[in-house]
Amino acid sequence: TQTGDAVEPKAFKPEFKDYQAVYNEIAKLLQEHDEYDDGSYGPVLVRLAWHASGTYDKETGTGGSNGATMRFAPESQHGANAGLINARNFLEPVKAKFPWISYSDLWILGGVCSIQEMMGPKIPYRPGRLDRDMTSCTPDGRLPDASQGARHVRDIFYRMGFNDQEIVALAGAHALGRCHTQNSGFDGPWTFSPTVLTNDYYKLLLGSKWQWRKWDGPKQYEDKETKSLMMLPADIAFIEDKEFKKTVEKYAADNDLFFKDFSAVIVKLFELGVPFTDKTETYVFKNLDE
Ligand code: ZEM
Repeated sequence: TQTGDAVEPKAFKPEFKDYQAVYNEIAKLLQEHDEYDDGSYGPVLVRLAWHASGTYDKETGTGGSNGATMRFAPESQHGANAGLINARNFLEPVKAKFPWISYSDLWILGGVCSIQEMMGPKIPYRPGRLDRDMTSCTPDGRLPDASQGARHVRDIFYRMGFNDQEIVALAGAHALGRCHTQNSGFDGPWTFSPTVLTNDYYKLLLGSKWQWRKWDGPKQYEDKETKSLMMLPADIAFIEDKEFKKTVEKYAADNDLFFKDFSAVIVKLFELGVPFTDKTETYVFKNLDE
């Protein structure tokens, strides 16, 4: 350099290997913290990524994963987000170790990593979300209400820009995790393997007999045979509605098709309202055991 030139400190520009390092850290913590729930934080991390994204409104361009506004009240206090503090807290040590990543990108990476590590398909990932402050919190009521049926489910997901096939593909995420009375009032898992992504949600919807559970909690279904699985009224809408049911049948019969469509639609969900540039690269992460 010539004498007198100021030497600007180079801004850190994270690359694929840096995001893969964050992925690996999350995957390692998932393995270490098998004391949670059914043995994994994976399902609640997927739910955090979904609730961060599912506030999107295509008319106004508000909401979506760009902002991570669920860090703040009132959004953190919305009834639908009860229990997601567990997922946000799980990711705090990752944020501390990699302070250059935005919360918005980190929460989505948490979802991507969890799906892949729970034996799901590859979920291509693009970084570039920027955190916003509490003035960007979305109004309550943008996420689906489990006690309602097909009409409501369509209203909510059409607002984000999804079609019927995409809605059914997304709902397959209910192969994962469970309902907790302390969060939603509902109780129980949808499948017998709630920490592995499969098309079992569709198989069970079609293959089991569903009856109202007799209890003093909110109205939900139980499977007649074992009484150990559950469906929400909004889940049963997928077999009550003819159009939805056709897609349920396709995914119940073909796990590869489900994986392919699920990957595509969850990428769409995670990217709603995110302002990528034409230079944004797409990353496909290696699993921890690859
Ligand atoms: Zn869920 N979901 N969801 N969901 N969800 C719960 C749990 C999980 C609905 C819903 O009301 C509920 C999608 C769509 C819809 C996950 C992923 C995705 C719970 C239980 C409820 C009540 C929460 C609790 O008590 O802790 C409704 C009505 C939906 C639309 C019709 C979509 C789309 C998802 C991702 C793509 C996951 C992974 C869980 C499990 C969370 C956990 O902690 O185990």
